[in-house]
Amino acid sequence: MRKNILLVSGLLGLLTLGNTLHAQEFRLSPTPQTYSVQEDSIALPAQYQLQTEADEALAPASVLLRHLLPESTSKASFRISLGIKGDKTVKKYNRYIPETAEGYYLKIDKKGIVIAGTDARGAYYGVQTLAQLLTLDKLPQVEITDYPDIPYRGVVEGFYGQPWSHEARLSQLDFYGRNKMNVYIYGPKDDPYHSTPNWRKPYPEKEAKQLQELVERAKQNNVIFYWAIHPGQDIKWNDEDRDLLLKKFESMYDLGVRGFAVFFDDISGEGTKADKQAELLNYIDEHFIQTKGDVSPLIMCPTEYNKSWTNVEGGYLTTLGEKLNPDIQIMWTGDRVVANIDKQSMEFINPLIRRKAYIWWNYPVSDYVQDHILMGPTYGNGTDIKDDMTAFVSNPMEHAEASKISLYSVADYTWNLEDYDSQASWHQALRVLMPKHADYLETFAIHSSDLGKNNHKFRREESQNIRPALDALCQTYKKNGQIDKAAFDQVKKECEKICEAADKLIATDENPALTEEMAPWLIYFKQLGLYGQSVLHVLEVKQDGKQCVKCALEQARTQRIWLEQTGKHLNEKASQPGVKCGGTYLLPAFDGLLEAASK
Ligand code: BEU
Repeated sequence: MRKNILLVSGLLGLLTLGNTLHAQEFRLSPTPQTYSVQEDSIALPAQYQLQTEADEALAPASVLLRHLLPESTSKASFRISLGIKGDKTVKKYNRYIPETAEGYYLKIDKKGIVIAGTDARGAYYGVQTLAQLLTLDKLPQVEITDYPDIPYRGVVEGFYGQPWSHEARLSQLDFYGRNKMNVYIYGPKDDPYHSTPNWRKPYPEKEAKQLQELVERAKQNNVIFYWAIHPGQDIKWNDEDRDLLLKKFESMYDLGVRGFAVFFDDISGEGTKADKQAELLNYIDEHFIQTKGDVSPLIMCPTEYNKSWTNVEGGYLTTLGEKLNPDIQIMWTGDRVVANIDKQSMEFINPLIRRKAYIWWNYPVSDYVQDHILMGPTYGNGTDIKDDMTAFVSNPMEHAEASKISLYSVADYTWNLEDYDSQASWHQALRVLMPKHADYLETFAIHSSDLGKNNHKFRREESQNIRPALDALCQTYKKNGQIDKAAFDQVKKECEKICEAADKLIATDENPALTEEMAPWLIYFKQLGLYGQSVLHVLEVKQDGKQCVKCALEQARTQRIWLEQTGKHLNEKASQPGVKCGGTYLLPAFDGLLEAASK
């Protein structure tokens, strides 16, 4: 791997010596595979000439390029050339273009800019990289050879609960395009036309029109739009249901859909039979997917979709592995329903299904912990498994905008596993979502990361920044009633930061969709900060002996009730109602201190 980084610490950066600009730091995301940066950057000339091929497949790339650089003039000597391997415009650069699908070569120097894709999607990704560079004060002179590690990267909207809104989906598709993700699978469990019993019926006009719009937006963003059906709970293994399923697929094809999936997860009864599923799927593959000729390979989610539910002896997955046509993709969530994916989990599943698994990663989905919002860093998956899977798609939260924190990092991880830096990626995601309020967002996110105790036993780090201080303060105070001054000051500052972050985030219009989703948790977060402050006040009052201890205690206890009530009455849901954050370290620490101070 050739890398030439002039500024370290995870930043792809450069020193600009021209004019007065001396340092310009930037980090491209997803992290490119190889790049080099010259010391001096350039200003984009006022006059430039765009040269692109008139190829329909290249349309998303050239539309984007023209949108970024609208002032093209044929007389300018600074040339910006866009093309695909073999095209006249980029012929000179053929040998630099990577072999891997969706790769690109990007060169910026004083003479011009070259974007040469391995294919049309690669060219589009080259333009997306240029788009990131164009946001800098000056254009760095770079040479980038880039390609994805994992062929299919993206999102499966596959959670229970409120499906995403049409607007949210449009925004997601733009986000995937910008971040080089190429898959969106539509499969919200609570869309009645996706699942039992209405999977047999066509969508009503309004929904059909919206789906058509989504397909079009996906195309503009070079994202493959898959539509998934979930028929297993009441499917009859007869010709009538088989034909109804094909008819539904045909109606989705007419709306423009060119990617299809059949989900057999979370069902019981007849529908779970592996040989029947395989028979149906092969039929769909042979009589629909292959005959259309312009449709992506069929995806299926098995009933035994994780190791803990797999009865190897019973042979469900063995049957699928043996019987399913080889081009049908089989989804897999790992060792458990919710699990990180590592080498071992890939080595278990791939031989069993006789193909590389299509990973369905159940994070940041929160449909089993609806009282939590998951805003923390995205980490835990192996960095040595790029050759073991065909795809990695993430199942997000019903909170579409907040999910982008994690999805941004999923895009980063799946593009370049070895260079993935979860902390750097997380910090950047926060900045992308709320550039002006990123520090406040970080304060909220760091305390809204863990899921709490849950059936799937999946946990995340939380409150990492303040844990040492919290531990020190609690330990000394509980042991001898003494206050560790340094720890106390740190915790006090954190409580102030919490209150301020909650105030700023609830009031800003920087990203209204995100504020709207976070609002119930922000309200709780403010109460949590106030509670922390009232507990610390008790400790102070007890120590200096001049103020009324009873009053301080009463105030802290009342604040605790406010917190409890706020948590209970927000976010009313049938399962896991209410809101929680800071529940792993902050709240237990405050409670522990108050209890100790009450003695
Ligand atoms: C996450 O709660 C979650 C888990 C599964 N029960 C479902 N199916 C798969 O993971 C394949 C999924 O729809 C659900 O969101």
